[in-house]
Amino acid sequence: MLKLVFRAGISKRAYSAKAVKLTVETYPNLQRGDYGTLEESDLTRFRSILGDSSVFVDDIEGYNEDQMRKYRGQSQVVLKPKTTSQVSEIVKHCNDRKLAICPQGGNTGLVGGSVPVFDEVVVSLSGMSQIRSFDETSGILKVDAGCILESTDQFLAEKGYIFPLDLGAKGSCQIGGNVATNAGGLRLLRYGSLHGSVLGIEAVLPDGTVFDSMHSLRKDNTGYDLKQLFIGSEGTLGIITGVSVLCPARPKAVNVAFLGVESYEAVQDTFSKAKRELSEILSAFEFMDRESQVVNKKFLKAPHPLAEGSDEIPEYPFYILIETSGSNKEHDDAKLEQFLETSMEDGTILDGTVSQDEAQTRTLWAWREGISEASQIEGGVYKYDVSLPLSKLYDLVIAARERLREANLIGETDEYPVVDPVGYGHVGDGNLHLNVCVRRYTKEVEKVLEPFIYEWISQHHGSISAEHGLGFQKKNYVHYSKSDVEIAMMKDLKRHYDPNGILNPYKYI
Ligand code: FAD
Ligand code: 2HG
Ligand code: ZN
Repeated sequence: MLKLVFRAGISKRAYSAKAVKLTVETYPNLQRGDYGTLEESDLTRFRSILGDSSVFVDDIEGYNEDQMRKYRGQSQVVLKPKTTSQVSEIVKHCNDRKLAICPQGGNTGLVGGSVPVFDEVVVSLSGMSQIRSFDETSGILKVDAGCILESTDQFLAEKGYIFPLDLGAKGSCQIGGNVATNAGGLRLLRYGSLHGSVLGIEAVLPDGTVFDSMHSLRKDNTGYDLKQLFIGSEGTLGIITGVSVLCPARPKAVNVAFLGVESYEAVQDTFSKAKRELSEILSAFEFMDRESQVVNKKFLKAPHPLAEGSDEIPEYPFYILIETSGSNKEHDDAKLEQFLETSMEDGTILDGTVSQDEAQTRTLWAWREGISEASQIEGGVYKYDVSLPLSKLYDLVIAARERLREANLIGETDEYPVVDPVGYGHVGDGNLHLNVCVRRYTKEVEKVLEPFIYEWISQHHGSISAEHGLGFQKKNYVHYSKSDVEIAMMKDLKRHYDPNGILNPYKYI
């Protein structure tokens, strides 16, 4: 088995490296909204609410820049409340003064939603990270929004439970951020979306009111299910301060297989067969193209999972990661073995390796999870996170590659801005990640890709955001996935709850 370092979080960014361009320089047509401007008296008020040590005005570059180093805001202050009532008081003050706010969790978002655009006040939830309660019979967990996903899952592991969401940024992202983005992740196939597992939410509304809906009921048909409004609202309707979530029992037996196949058709065939034959133990089904393996190898500096002692990446055009989880190791092993044997016999699978222990399981997952960060290794990345009918999923990568070639933007030398597009994602959820790896961010590339990609998705009845959200990147493109009536209702809701538009402006809609 290969050896990789397990990297659960995201790499520390080097802020001393080449400065990220200000968002307002990249998009010079942006206009600052009619908001108040931060004054010394505001800082005094914030200090009186939070204490001096939770109000930051120096060394706040990291809160202004996003994970992809694509967007940079100009906030002058970062606030780190420790309680819901502090969040409420801050928001009330900002609303009275019409100061815009950018709520921020772990700042791992991939659509530019988590960083300010102009001088919004950053409200970071990282000071609120207490587990509030856990019921060992029902599996209902109540946490502060700032709890880190990975630490929360480690807490649950000790109790025999698992958090119903897992993703590559688990070491940095926060539960509040996960809920605010309605993150999908690696095991949605097994545990479903947060719209199902979140039972309750506590949030501070734009006028400072505390919306307390921290329920722990699986069934509750008493009126509108208001908590759903906050799941996926990306900080535009309220600041989430607490989450109640139903956690499943942690599977005792977990297997991971990493496979090589000869075509995207073979990926689909393997998926259909896995659903039929692995059925209840299938917990994840991920695919990766060869280009994604190339960037990953460069980034992780480790041998490929199927390399067998060589330094090369085997010549398969597509790779699959299958995870099974259940309660009986012998049963699951036998089922997976038979599935792999028959798939090799009929030629659907050409090559593969299966993890033999927990460390190898993590290593194989690390290889899949690494691609997101690896894609920006040459300088930058344009990310498209889309839902499409399974049969069309990879066609978008081919279409994007062709379009970039026609525009003469792809090449091996530095004069070309684009290195290559890579495709991978959650086949089990019909979710493709198209990452166009670039040496630098340029308007030319962006114009060739957008709105072309969004139009393509709309023509093929997909969604322009499967799981990362709209943020800043997609705010002008919602109409490719939502009708006029749907957009009008969203705008009405926003206007009703946030008439001053202070929460996360310039994003979403
Ligand atoms: P942030 O990035 O800080 O914020 C994201 C958005 O939510 C912003 O609009 C912000 O204003 C808002 N927000 C944050 N906290 C709150 C709060 N408490 N109240 C209200 N609004 C808030 N996403 C997936 O869906 N699936 C994946 O598999 C996946 N993998 C990833 C892998 C990597 C390596 C990286 C870097 C990102 C990945 N993401 C994935 C993106 C993703 O959205 C998240 O990482 C995560 O859900 C964001 O959480 P966060 O705490 O970092 O939020
Ligand atoms: C993943 O599935 C994440 O790895 C990140 O959703 C995808 O970076 C991306 O485009
Ligand atoms: Zn994903």
